[in-house]
Amino acid sequence: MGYRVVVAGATGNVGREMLNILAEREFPADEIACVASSRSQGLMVDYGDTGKQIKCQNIEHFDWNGWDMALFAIGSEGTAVYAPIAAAAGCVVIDNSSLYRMDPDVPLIVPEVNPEAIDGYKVRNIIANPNCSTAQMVVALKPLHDAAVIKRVVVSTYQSVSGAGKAGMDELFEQSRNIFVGDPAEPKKFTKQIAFNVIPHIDSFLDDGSTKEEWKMVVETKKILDKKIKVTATCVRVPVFVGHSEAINIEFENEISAEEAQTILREAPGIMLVDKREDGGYITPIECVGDFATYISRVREDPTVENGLNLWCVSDNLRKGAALNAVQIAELLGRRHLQKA
Ligand code: 11C
Repeated sequence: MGYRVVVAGATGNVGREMLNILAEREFPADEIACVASSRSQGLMVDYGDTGKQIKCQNIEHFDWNGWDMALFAIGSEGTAVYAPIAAAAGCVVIDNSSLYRMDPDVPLIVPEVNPEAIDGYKVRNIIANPNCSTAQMVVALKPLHDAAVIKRVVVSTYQSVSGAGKAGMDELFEQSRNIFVGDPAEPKKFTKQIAFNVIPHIDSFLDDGSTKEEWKMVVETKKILDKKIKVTATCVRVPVFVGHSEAINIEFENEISAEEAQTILREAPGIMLVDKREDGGYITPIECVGDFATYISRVREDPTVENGLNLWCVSDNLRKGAALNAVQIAELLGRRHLQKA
């Protein structure tokens, strides 16, 4: 006997990846329901490349009773309405929005990092999935923190337009085409031209001059990994369709060499170390698309601080940053709490 699983937001970038990954990982589902806004009602969505298609139902009229878990990718506004209804009906919500991440009664989970925290889900029947840029970073930091205790992290991100949804991808495509044919490249979704440019602004501005995306990397890392770690972030949108990259500078309590870090990272869960110290001996975002791994390259010592390392971290933001992490949480929930005979 398997699970009855709902994918909410099944027609969006992340929802589609959730279906692909459930299929790829052969998630033990007896039944999968796809729900979305009334606009998508009746649309057929692919269940990965199994050849099976599922008809989208209107979330407004969906009966959540009898469903074991729901993977939500509908944004904070929709989540605020439907997650409490699903949770009250006994369906455990695994939510990809930022709505519940910092709620003390909702565990924020990256299975390679803090699987034990999932036990707290029973308070609200809700589990939160972190922001994409946080998820890949904590996968990289965890084994190094265990080895040498991280004190401070300085991270600069290079985030793909798919983090801003399909509209972000369409804007990069249209602006690039318009520039080639000499038409105007007006920004719509982004605040400035994204084609052939970079924009040091993701999500809204906060009073201290940072952005909400940067704030998320700080507070989510503390909640998932260790509240004592200091993090400062600069988040930048780049003209890449899929795959977020991060240049991470780490200061440790204890000594750790680049070679030791490479050995640790080579064995760590969820990580692929590609670090040849030669032309092309590192990973770029287009090479990580469609993969499960968080890739690490360019591991080297930072001689400007005591016990410092630099590294380059790349991952598919729609997968480890969203859909894959949500499916891994579903697998963990099944193993630890919702076992089926
Ligand atoms: C981006 N990281 O790249 C964002 C997308 O809090 O879940 C995900 C936002 C979030 O624009």
